[in-house]
Amino acid sequence: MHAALKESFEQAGQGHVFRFWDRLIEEERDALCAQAAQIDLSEVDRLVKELVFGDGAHGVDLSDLAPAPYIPLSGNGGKADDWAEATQLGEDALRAGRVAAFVVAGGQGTRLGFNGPKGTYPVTPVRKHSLFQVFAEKIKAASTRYGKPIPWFIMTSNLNYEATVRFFEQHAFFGLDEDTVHFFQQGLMPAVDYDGKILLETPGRIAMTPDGHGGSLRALVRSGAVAKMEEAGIDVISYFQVDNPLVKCIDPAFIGFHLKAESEMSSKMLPKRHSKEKLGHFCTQRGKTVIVEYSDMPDELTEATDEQGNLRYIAGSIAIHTLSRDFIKRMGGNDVSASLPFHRADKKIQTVTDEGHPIKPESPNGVKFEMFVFDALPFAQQPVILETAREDDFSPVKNAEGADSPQTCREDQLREYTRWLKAAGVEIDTDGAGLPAASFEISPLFADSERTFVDAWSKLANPPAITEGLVIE
Ligand code: UD2
Repeated sequence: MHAALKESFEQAGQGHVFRFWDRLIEEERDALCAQAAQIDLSEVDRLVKELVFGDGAHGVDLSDLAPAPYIPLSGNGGKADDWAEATQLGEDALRAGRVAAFVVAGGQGTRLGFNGPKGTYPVTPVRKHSLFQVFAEKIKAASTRYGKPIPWFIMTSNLNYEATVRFFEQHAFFGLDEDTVHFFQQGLMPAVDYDGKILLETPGRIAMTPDGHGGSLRALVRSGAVAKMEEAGIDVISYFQVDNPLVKCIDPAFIGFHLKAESEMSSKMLPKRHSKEKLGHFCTQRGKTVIVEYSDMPDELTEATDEQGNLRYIAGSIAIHTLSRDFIKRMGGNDVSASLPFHRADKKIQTVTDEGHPIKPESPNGVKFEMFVFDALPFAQQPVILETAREDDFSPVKNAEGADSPQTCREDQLREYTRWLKAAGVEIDTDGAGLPAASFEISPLFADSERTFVDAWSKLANPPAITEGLVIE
């Protein structure tokens, strides 16, 4: 068994992975073989040829790009009737039990400097509820409203699977029915050096990392999640990232636009704040919709303006998508004509010397391969790009300080609560930045949108005064 595996690595020019075999103990050998068995050597070979030595090493194809059209918000030029119709359609799908929520939570979250799965980060202003709890309560609120359980699929990775499951168990699944929460792990890819050789992290361990959020499509198929959806009659999947507590995990209007267009994959956009904002750009390219990541777009394109002086590539991707189940099945299956491309990321990868001593390189010494879920867009039939309001859908926690930090996210949550209160007719003083004097919190179980808040608030016999530490629940 081990011999056959070693032989296949030898044949593929990757036999060095086993060069410390003689000094490994039985368990280490088994663990190394278990890792090696996960590697698709022909895929690695193709990626090395393409991305380490070939044309793909020079970045993404930027030819024939143009800004992609999108459906504007109803207050921004979109038709109110279309939005109302879409909301209705989305609500019908929710009442029919056709919708599942899906969060990608397999990343390392290194920029935030938080030790633990990012979803466990305490994010709300008063109770310091975790990101996972916020999503769980939004999903629970929507399930209750539409009278059907909304299953929640959670993609983790080898780095955080156990800690994530434990966190849910410790918190009794935040009031969700345990049977409706499905965890699975994404795939791993080996890192290679600049000669295309798979790197060892220690003498007995291959340097392997999660295959990017694009790996979610394969992982949904391979883990059996798609089969579960099929069984449960679910064909609409609401995709979001783990770092954004403002996200409408379940958004009937978005679902409705997706269904009405018979789209296979739809995405939310918002106007970028400035040319350097770290959002992918919605573009068209030879008749297809594509997203070009900010880091791949040259300044001359990101800074280009139209006649009115607006950014030409204004449409930023906030990584919120609606996917159809059959599309996931097609893209996550074995059909090579419908598979996501890999991107190359040059990284400092821990490895070992010829003697087996660990080295932590000071500069990039190799390449990791990652897939991005938005690369599925050009494969999708009738993709829809829908504008959303930043203040109701997007405030991620990415960095320890500055933009997209816990502080900006906390302030955005407070601004949202304040707007909802004002919409309900409550007088509340705010400073020039729209922030109230007191920190308070609205539970998603009380309301998860302005409309539901105004309604729930109007039913309170004795509405509370807005004071420091208040929790409206
Ligand atoms: C992503 C988008 C960016 C913009 C931004 C909005 C990419 C390349 N860029 O930037 O265009 O939309 O989000 O916030 O996506 N994840 C996994 N497995 C992995 C890697 C990541 O599950 O192997 C998850 C991760 O847990 C997180 C999400 O994917 O929920 C985003 O990952 P990121 O922080 O690397 O993305 P970011 O902020 O660079």
